[in-house]
Order: sequence, then structure tokens, then C-alpha cells
Amino acid sequence: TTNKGLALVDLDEDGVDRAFRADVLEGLAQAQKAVPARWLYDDAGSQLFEDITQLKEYYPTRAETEILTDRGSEFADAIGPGRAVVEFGSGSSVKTPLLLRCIEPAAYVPLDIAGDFLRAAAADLSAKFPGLPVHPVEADFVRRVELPGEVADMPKLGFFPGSTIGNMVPRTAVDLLRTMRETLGEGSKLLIGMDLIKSRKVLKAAYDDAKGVTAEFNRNLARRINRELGGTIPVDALRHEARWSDDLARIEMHLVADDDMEFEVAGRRFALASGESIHTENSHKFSRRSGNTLLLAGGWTPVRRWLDRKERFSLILAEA
Ligand code: AVI
Repeated sequence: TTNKGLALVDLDEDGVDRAFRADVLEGLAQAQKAVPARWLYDDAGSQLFEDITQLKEYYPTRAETEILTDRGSEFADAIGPGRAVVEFGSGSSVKTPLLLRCIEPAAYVPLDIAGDFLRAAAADLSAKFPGLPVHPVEADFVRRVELPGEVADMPKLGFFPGSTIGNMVPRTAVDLLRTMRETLGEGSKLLIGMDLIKSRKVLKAAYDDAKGVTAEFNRNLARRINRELGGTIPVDALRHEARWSDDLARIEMHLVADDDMEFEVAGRRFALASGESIHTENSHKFSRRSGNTLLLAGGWTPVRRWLDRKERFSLILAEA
């Protein structure tokens, strides 16, 4: 995904993304250095994430696809026809057609901040579903989005697959769920993917694969900082680590320094002592209860839940 040059990105006179620089400089100044996970997804990072979804260790994409493939008639019964499907972060998803083909939607509204990506996804969908009105909206869905007038009177179904909600800390996740409710309105439904708590071994392998694709995805963030913010981070001296926090029920990605190091970013000096890290991502995992509680805190009442055969991943239907 790229969103460079679009109105939603604020570049300075040198073409530097101001929000990226501010997040990185603030995050590197903390005692536990951290960079928000959204910055993992430049062009190279988005491609690496696509590669991750194909790995044998990375089960979430396959498990969620299995649910959408196998349980179509149950989705049709629970959701009903005639809804405008609003997808939050449309991506290049193969999952959307699986949902649309079973529920007889009235319209499809993909929301994404990356305009070029969004239009390609919309065109692709239109070709697959001739006759289905498609209304792409270029927007950052962390804020309330004004939906197109054409779908104003239709009942809505929000679709947020992939367990992307798990990449947010609970406070941010609740804010997003509330914002989604405002965007979709009273009487709406939401179909949301949530990855489940499981054995540490399976989780750690999913985030530290044998081929090292996830390690490269993680290190790509440091490469991006060097390239876009004039950084001198010795990327190859940083080790990828996927840590399971049992207290917080999340996998954390870190870039760990095995030796003391000093580097510059945007003209400022930083240091990592041996063993210290930059925290680059959280991927929260849910139980039935913790998923339900999160939804309720965000203003959504869970009404149904589907799991894959191996019970690794859940899709939850909730009502506003
Ligand atoms: C996009 N998101 C749901 C992925 C996840 O599983 O948390 C991102 C990812 N990070 C490492 N591998 C995949």
C-alpha cells in the first residue's frame, strides 16, 4: 500500500511524512522505545505482510478464510439480505468476495486511506459482482466517516476481518469500535475477526517463521526509518523477537540490539544498550469473554460467533 502524495498525508518541504517523523521521534525517546505498528506498512511492508499470510506457520488468514468459505449459509441467515457492506480497510482482500457472495448485499463501501489501492480493490470487486453498486471512500476510519448518500437509507453491515482490532491496545480498540458505530449508525451490524488465545508454541511460530519473513517485515520498519527520516540504524544488527505476554494476552514484536549501539534519526541521537529493544507491534489474542467484553465496551452486542475447525480464529457478529 502506498499513500504518498495523497491529501491524507501531510508532507513537509522535504517530502517527509510529518506524522511518521513525530511518531518515531517520540517513540524512540521513551524508556521502552516503541514505534506504532501502522508504520510497518509501506510498499515493501505491505508486500511482506502479504507474504506472511502465505506462510505455513501463519494460520489466521487461512483459518478466517475457512470460516467464510464453509459457513456461508449461516452468515446469510444471521445477517440477512439488503445490507450495505462497509469494509474498514479494504486491502487486497480475498475474503470480501467470500462474504458478499453469500449475503446478497445491496451495496459495497470499501474504506481505505490508500486511494490507489482502494480504487484497484473496488474495480476488482465490481468485475466480480456486476450489478452490485460499489462506492469506495478514501478516508481514515479511525475518525467518523461520512458514508455516500446512496447508502444512507440502507441497513449497514460493518466488516473488519483479519483480527486487525488485535493490533490496537484495548483503549484504542474501544475508541475505534465506538467510532465504527457512529459511522454505521443505529441498527447496524458488525462482522469482526478476532484471533484466539492458543498455545505459546503455535503463537510464537506464527510471528517468528522459519523462513524469516516476519523478521524481515519487522526489520523493514528500521529500513524505512533510515530511508525516509535520514536514519543510521544498523538494521542488520537488530534481531527480530516475537514475545508472548501472558498477562496482556498478546504477541509483541521487538527489534532487539545484541550489542550497544548508537544511531541518528532526523538529526537526533539515540542509543540502545545490549538487550534493549524497539517495540514495533502488538497482536492481541482473545478469549470468548475478552472478545465479547471488548465489543460491549465499544457499544456492540455480540450475537453470534463462528470458529474454524481447529478453533484457532473467531468471526463475531455484533449489533449496534
Ligand atoms: C495485520 N495483523 C492482523 C497482523 C497480525 O497478525 O497481528 C500483522 C502481523 N504482524 C506480524 N505478522 C502479522
